[in-house]
Amino acid sequence: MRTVRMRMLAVLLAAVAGATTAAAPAQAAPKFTMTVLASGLANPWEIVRGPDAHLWTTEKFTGRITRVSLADGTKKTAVTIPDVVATRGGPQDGLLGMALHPDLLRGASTNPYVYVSYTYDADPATDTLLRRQKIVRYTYDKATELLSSPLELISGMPVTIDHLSGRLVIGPDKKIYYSIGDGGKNQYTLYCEPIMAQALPTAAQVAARNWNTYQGKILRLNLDGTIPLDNPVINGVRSHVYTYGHRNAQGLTFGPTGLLYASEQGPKSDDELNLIVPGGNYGWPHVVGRRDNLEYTYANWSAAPNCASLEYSDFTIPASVPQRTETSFFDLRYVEPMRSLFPATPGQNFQDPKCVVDGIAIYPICWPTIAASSAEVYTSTAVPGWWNSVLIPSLKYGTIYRVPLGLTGLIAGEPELLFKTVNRYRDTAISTDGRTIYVATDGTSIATDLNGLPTADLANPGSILAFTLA
Ligand SMILES: [Ca+2]
Ligand SMILES: [Ca+2]
Ligand SMILES: [Ca+2]
Repeated sequence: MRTVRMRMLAVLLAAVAGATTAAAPAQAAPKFTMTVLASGLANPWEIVRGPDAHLWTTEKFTGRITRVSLADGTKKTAVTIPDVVATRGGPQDGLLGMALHPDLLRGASTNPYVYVSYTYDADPATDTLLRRQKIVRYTYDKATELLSSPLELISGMPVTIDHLSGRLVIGPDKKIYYSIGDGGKNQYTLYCEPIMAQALPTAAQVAARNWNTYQGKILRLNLDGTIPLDNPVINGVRSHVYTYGHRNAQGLTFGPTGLLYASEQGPKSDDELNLIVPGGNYGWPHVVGRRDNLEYTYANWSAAPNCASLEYSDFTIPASVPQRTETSFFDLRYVEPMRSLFPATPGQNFQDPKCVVDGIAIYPICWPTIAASSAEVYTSTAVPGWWNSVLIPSLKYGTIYRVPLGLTGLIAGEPELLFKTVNRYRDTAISTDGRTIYVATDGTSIATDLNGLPTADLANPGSILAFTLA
């Protein structure tokens, strides 16, 4: 018997050796089946698996925190936050990131806390709206299954209607990590406002609790909102700022050995997967993807003396708008991305006619960016070969990109595309046994159909899909 097996193995090895390409021994691709766990959610933005067999969900538009039963998809509202400001449709303000205290519902927990971030109106006048962002701690009552007693940890963080980022995680060091985007400045309707991603707080601003420079940053906070004493000192100042030079880092996730990763949306190309190191400068708006001058120059519209009289264009830069190449930027703190998802090709056509539908140009759908909306490291061994991979959902393509990180926690292979549907994928959560990947979908806006063309006809709007290993 043993000899027969050995002979068969020898035949197989000979067949492999005789193949024309030296492929690695192929592992059969794991098969998944899709079911809909829940629908009828108002743009679920964060889904996080609780220790109570529920997915805890923030609903961006309604201010609801909803618990969705993993057993049958039943929804229970834990709280409706009254002062959430959220614009329907494409704008990015609203109820965003959420993290559960690691002790929540575990043993005799004295920390029954849930941390959320949302947009509110900082102007007391009723006829004007001043968007700001805050992080609030709620207390969970296991008996009533309700959240109450909101405690503001930090408020007055600068935001607009665009590029809020807003991902919130608690690290293994029990600190809050929080991403704030650049506010979508220097483009579209905000094209005359300067990007603040490279601006750093002064000591006087920190003392005055003035967080105006916090756009385009990843922050690190104590669980009470104060500045950790071991935060990096950048330009002589310690603040909440952990890293800077970010555009729209909607994904933040820790790996199994404590490394912190962020996914980040690029402008037309080069969404990034970054390894986050304290005090790092991730380059925006001077560099997107690698520092290679490939189909990107920083056009600073906000610095044009006649900015207000210019008409913003994604494709044509007027002579009065200062421009800088990527390689003219140099900073000792600069950190290159681990991976670009995906770079432009030289001479890339950013006005692909296939993305003009019924006379309406929806060019961004045809750009190389995937619109990375989150990031989560898969740490189970249930799916063969997936341990220490980062799962990155795509808004544009209704796909999860799995990027293998391997033993070192660095890039260990090409991205794999998973779970394509005609939806916008917003966030993920993973079951305790590692066999199911839950994916939250947006309620509205543009995705791609099965031919890669723009469509607003979403298959499962406002839902949580479950992809389970067959
Ligand atoms: Ca999540
Ligand atoms: Ca970068
Ligand atoms: Ca580049």
